[in-house]
Amino acid sequence: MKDLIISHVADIDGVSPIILMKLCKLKFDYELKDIDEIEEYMNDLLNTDLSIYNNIYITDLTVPESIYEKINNSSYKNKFKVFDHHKTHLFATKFDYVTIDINECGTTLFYKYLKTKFKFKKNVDEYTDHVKNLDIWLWQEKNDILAKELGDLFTIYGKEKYIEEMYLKLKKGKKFNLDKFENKLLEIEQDRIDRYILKCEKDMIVIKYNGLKSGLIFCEKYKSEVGNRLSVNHPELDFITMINLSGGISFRTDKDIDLTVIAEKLNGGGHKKACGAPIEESTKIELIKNIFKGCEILDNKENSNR
Ligand SMILES: [Mn+2]
Repeated sequence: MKDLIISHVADIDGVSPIILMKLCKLKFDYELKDIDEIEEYMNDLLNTDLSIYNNIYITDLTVPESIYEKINNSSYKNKFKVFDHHKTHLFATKFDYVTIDINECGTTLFYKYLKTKFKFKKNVDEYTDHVKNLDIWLWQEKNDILAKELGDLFTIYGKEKYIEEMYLKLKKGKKFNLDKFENKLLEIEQDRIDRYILKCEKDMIVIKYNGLKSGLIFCEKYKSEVGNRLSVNHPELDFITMINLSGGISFRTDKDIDLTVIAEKLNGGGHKKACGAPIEESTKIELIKNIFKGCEILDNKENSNR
């Protein structure tokens, strides 16, 4: 029998549970999903034969309430274990197979669970700490540069290569550190990021929304880096809004402000200082119609899905 793990595709907190499973030499399948894909994926999954799986883990993803209803009524219910740290997921702590702790990250919660069953080398303690420091924004206050560098390496490598590289590194059992080659890659990448942030900053538009002042930029990559830097550079702003037409809206702040209020207004969610919201298909259509006045929409994603 094998296990199944479903985790978040977007960052090192999402992919690191896969690395941990590999280190345990477990037989398993994995699926990396984005937040807006999880409902449809879980609906399909719960309609398939899950008897081939021993355990089904869900990490670093908020599972919608409707899916919990299905799991609870499923004969496979006892196979599920959920580990997450998103505030919007706290409602699910009432289920005994769900662990939510907003002071941890998906990886550290899953690691604590695995440690009750498997033995890990000390470098995995170090690694998972870095993941947590990056994921719940502790790296700056703890001056954990390595945490930030891991996030950058993830951007450079992409998910599969990152998983493979970190797995090989951790398997060796040496003190967790980056090598010369990785440092060179980071140097080149940092240069690229700096130039990108300058460009975003130059085009920033300031708005007032819900009583708060926000610097709004169009930004498709390096979200946490851009959000972070612009928050620091612009103390006069309450928060930074990053719009990625194909990926959604992200909100960041370094102030003591709960941005989930704004995210939820826009059908989104996440953490107090880092959250987001989707961009509706109709909004994109409106934008296109606004640019190409008088145009006719012949085909779009929403229609072809039906
Ligand atoms: Mn996370």
